[in-house]
Amino acid sequence: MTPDAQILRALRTAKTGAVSGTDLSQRLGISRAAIWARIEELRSIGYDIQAGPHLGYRLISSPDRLHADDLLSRLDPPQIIGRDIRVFQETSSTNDVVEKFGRDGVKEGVVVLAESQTKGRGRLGRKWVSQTGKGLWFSVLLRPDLRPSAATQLTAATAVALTEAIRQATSLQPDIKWPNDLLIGGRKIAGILTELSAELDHIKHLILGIGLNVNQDSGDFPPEIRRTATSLRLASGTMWDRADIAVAILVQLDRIYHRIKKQQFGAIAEEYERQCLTLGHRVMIQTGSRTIQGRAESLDADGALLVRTQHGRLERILGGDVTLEKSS
Ligand code: BT5
Repeated sequence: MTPDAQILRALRTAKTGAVSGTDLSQRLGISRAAIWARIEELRSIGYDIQAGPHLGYRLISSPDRLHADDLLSRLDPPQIIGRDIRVFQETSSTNDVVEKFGRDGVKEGVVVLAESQTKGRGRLGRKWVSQTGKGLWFSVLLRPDLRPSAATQLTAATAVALTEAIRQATSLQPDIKWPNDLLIGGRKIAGILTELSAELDHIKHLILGIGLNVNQDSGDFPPEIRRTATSLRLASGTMWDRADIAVAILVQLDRIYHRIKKQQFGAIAEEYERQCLTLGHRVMIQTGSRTIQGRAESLDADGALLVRTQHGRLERILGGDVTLEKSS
């Protein structure tokens, strides 16, 4: 952990609310003057830290700005996801940054967040609206020991982890719409973009891109999604600390990835099925140039959707756009 992360963790966990310069200097093994310099640096980026000769240092408030050291300081050491965190003020797409890390051989688990994306994207080249400072736009690099056809497991697991993190952090209960949307009150609050670099039988690396709307007001959304999108703020009437939400998500993602590695996807699929709006309903799915109609039954062992068509055949579908049909 960096000195700044250690200082922030010490300030956040201080029992009396304050920590003395001497205490910090001993814990970090650097001089009190060096501690002071770090505190000044944190203040310059918006941390309100009070200092007094007898009080020690006290964290009063944090800026509404993502900071890698701060996120690291709030996480217990993760097993994989979140052990390395990078924050960019602006990128084209966090998936692009992580794709490059993947090619460069960076270890799995690195998380890249951006305050804004100039070319945030959804599936099939669709645009993802990523307003500066209003949401969480981030990507995770993974190197799962899976066949490419099982990559859908990770999209499904991510949806479950996101739902759980949002529920824990805000008490809101999102629904999952297969394969990659989270909805609240029928409006989209988050999307997942899973991208792969693979050989025929093996995934080289996989990128999980996650976009979650947090503090947007309805006027913040462009007209084309104003009626279909929502944010945690719109759904709850409260502004949220994005770092708190990010930490809750990273904890859940790390946990669920561990379960995937232990081949526990079956249990994850059951959780997914409980929260999924699509399952048990009559659906129309557009996948490439095909349209499939039928009843969405369950997820299979790879995370693909099993749809019973009107002719009684079970179709296995890896991706597509779903419309729920009214007759269900
Ligand atoms: C998705 O695609 O939902 C995947 C979105 C993934 C975004 C993250 S942000 C971090 C990482 N970096 C990236 O560049 N991407 C990932 P899809 O199912 O294709 O949905 C795209 C559609 O959602 C668009 O065509 C719009 O209709 C709608 N949309 C766009 N931005 C939205 C937003 N902020 N909130 C709600 N809906 C949105």
